[in-house]
Amino acid sequence: TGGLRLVAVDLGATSGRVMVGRVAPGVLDLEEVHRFPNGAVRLGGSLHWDVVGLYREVLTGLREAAGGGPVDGVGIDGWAVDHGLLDRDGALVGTPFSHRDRRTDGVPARVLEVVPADELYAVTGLQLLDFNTLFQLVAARGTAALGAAETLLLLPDLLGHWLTGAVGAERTNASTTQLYDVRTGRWATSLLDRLGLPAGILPPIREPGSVLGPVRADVAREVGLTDDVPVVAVGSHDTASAVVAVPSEGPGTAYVSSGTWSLVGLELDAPVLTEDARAADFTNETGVDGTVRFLKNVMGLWVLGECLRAWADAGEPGATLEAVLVAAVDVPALRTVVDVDDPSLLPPGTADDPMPDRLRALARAAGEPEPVTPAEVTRCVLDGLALAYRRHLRTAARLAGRDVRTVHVVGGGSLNALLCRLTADACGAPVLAGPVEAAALGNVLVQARALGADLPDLAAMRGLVRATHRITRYEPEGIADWEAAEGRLPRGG
Ligand code: LRH
Repeated sequence: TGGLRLVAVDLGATSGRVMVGRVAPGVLDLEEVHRFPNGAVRLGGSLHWDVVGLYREVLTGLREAAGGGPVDGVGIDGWAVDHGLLDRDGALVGTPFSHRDRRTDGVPARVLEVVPADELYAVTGLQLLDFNTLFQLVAARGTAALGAAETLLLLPDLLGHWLTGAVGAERTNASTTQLYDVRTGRWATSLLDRLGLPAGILPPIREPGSVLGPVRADVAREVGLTDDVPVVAVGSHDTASAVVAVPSEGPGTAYVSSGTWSLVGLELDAPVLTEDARAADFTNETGVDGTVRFLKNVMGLWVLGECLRAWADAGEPGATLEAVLVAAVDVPALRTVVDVDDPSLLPPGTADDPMPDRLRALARAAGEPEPVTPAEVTRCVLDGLALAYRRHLRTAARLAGRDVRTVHVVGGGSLNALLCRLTADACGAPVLAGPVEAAALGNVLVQARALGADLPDLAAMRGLVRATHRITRYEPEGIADWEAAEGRLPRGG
């Protein structure tokens, strides 16, 4: 009936999915055709991604999608900063690292000795996270793999390359690397030169909504796609795609894109590169249609996921996600206040250093009561996340000179009713939760526009999301004194 049938590949650091989206006037729906677990693999003492395995999962998803009917387009989004290197034959050199690998520990400090923090921020406008691609490349200086590298491809671009042969760097994801000049929209080549990094490995930047090319004939045959199905560059940074599908009705709204990470911030027209923004360590990532994602990266539901993994490994009875969320409701609010952004929570838990122990260690160090039971640990994490959202949204609003009247929560965390209630309470503003598959929806919407759908701008795309998806509203309830809790944080908020 004149609609489009589009495949969205959405790669999360803990799970990936392939969805079929249908777009027509007044219609936007998604069907999941393939979902698979994902996680970094410890290999030779380092943390790596199994990218060939991810490619196989993409093929499986495409085969499922093709089996259900004709496909009009394919788009890929995924987590940021991580990348593969290709040699001059186009072969992968080395095994792509996970951003949770520890080889970048201490690297930012070394970089800042060469490029002072204010200068780096003026060019790139990014939060200083150890894992930014810049720091990963500095850690790789002198390695044989980097020496042999002719081309760097961010992971969604790498998978797109394997599907089509095309080489490029989609803009929204390029903007997360800290190799990108947020003022000019080009690669920050002089920054790379100063740090002794090979700027020549960075491919041309392409726009979200541009077409990479058709799926290669051999690949199409392998998965049962017809000839000439275009692969469309979407907002290939998952957070950029998720923000496209935030069903906001205009200014006065903030968002939390809540998955493995939580990305907490505002959509702006221009970057905020002030000294205050730098001191607050806020990010200015590029969004679809030239918008700026002014946000803070928060450790997110990763921490709870790692606790659940530890409890399962320890044979803790009944510590499933559903059960701990129910039990956590009855734990007194803000019993234990910890900083969920503490760097000790970044690496995957291990048998002798599981995530719940790390939270207990943080509590001890801060003179807070240790969370003992899974319910107490869960509540500690969720309170900590809500507190982080509160602090960062207030800071974002102040730095950008904006009012925040409502907070949209999208992604997996939008299904977590306790977290949504706590977020509304902590932020003192209603939370509008959903859609859960925001990244896949944003992926589909940008593809649809590229292939001719009448969705002229973000407002039209968001209007379609509002018209087709149920949003749950949570009001602040006065559950706890969040302001007092900020004073209990080690850095005093
Ligand atoms: C979320 C995300 C986030 C990045 C992180 C590496 O999936 O893309 O925006 O900061 O992964």
